[in-house]
Amino acid sequence: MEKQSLAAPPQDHCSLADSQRAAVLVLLIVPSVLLILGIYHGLMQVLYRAGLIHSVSFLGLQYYQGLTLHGVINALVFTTFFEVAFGYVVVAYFLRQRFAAGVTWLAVALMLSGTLMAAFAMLTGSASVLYTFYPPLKASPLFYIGATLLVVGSWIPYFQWIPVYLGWRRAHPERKTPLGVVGMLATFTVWFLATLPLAYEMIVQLIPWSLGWTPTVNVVLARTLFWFFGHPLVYFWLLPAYVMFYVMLPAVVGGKLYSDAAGRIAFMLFIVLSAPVGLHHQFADPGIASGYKWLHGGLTFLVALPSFMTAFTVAASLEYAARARGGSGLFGWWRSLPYLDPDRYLFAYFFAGLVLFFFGGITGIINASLSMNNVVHNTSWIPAHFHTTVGGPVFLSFLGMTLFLVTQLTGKRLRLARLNVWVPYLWMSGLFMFSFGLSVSGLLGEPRRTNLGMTYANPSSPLFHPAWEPWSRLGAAGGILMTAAMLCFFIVFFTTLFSSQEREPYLQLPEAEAYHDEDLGLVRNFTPWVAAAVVLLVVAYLPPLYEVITGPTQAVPGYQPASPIVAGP
Ligand code: HAS
Repeated sequence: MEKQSLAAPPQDHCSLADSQRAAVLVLLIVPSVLLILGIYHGLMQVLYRAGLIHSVSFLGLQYYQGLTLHGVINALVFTTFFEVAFGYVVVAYFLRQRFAAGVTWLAVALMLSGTLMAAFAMLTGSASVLYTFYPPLKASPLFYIGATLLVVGSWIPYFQWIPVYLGWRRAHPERKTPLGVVGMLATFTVWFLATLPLAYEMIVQLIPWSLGWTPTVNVVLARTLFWFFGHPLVYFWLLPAYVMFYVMLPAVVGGKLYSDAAGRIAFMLFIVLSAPVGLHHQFADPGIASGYKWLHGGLTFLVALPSFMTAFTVAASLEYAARARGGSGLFGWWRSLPYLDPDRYLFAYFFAGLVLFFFGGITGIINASLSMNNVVHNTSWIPAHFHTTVGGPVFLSFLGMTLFLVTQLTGKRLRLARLNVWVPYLWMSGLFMFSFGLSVSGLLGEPRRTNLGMTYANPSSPLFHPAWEPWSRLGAAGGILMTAAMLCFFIVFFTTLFSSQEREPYLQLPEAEAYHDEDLGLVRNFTPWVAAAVVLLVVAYLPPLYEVITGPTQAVPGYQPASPIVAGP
């Protein structure tokens, strides 16, 4: 009875089957709720680091326990859940296809159970090994098995989408695959290739070791396998944001995508170049010859190219839209964009992310230089860099899109729209303060992943380092502002979620027309790009892995996170 009074969806909408829609909503809502814990521990980090807490723990949770929760929830759980949900939505919408919901639910069940296992291990203090799982820090098997289930669960959708995509191509040989679908398939191709070395690290090294079946672990091998996974991981995070920037952003501002081919080339280049660069995280590691580090450093400069292309294409698309809205002048057109339009809040989330990424890109290129990396490696410069990347375009576009999809798929109206449109700018301002503070203190030598409040930021410690203090305090002020932004986000999110339904649930994604709609044969097919990626991976990783396995590095027993004492076999 009540349902009949709901407003009808727009004409060109698409609807998901109820069971599929419910699965997507679970994938969006569960990690958004978990974010409360992730964000809380971000706040705790800045307070410890600024010397506002001088203790190993706060409210019963230890520093490294909190840091692990912060990284794992925000960077691994929230992103993976969102991307699976977004992938389903994009493939279903642009190809107008349906999926077997039972298979989707299997993926959801694996991801959820894995997350719960890992969360239990982290919350009970038996997995304070950070989001990089760095051995010889040792976690309970629950943590590693949980993380493995999360990853395996996230593979299932990819194998559900591939046959759907191939079927669509057979049925529409004359049409180009929609750019959003190309982007999401590229995202999960990068993810699948990246997670194979991680699977090896988990199944062959960490799980048997944590179960006590093997007494020691080869740390250099584990780190090399982790970063074989860890750098493509960052592009797994970034590419869905690029899907939004290429496909949706121009439509949200009422313009056109400047070049369709630029988007396709960028996605294909990421498939090839995302992974063979992981050694740039290990420039300072022993046991790996410097020639391979140079190779990975050089390839890192190449993987920045598709992002440069994206910067120019997105800027040109924004200029086109701004001029269509009446903007003029060499730079004056920037004034004509809808920065504070509550109805186009996606623009605010995307734009604030892009501005942050401008700086994330510059600092990334600094990191990639082998010599400059010596100055910044393992300092607070690194979290300053990655918060302007994963905490910028990735986090903000995922947050905005979560709101957008939750309102469409529940049939609810976005509440507190005026507050909502300020959230990304508040976050951006806080993040700028945070990153500026941490960048400067990093250049002054302040270490990352350190409870500074115990020593360097504690005036009563003989190790007190006053030169870092103002910058850590600036970082903390930024972190507090970011927390305030998230508080506003949660208010908007939960007020919307608990409001009553006003229309039929539906799906209608913004999709921009292309200004230059080129049709390049080169980017029609994934196969040559995936083949090139595999060849490059073999060239870039086989020799260093051989060296690590056969070289003089010794396997070691586990260590407790809070002490340098060997935990025993
Ligand atoms: Fe990075 C470390 C190099 C991109 C994330 N990176 C990290 C870590 C994370 C991370 C999490 O070479 C720490 C890992 C750990 O825990 O140890 N990174 C790069 C390079 C790029 C790069 C060269 N990183 C990312 C992205 C990330 C991410 C993307 C997440 C999503 N990174 C490194 C290196 C390290 C590293 C070393 C190891 C450091 C060490 O020693 O440990 C490039 O891909 C960046 C290319 C980006 C651009 C920018 C394009 C700009 C755009 C915005 C345009 C804006 C517009 C709007 C149009 C070329 C698209 C208008 C704007 C106005 C300002 C008006």
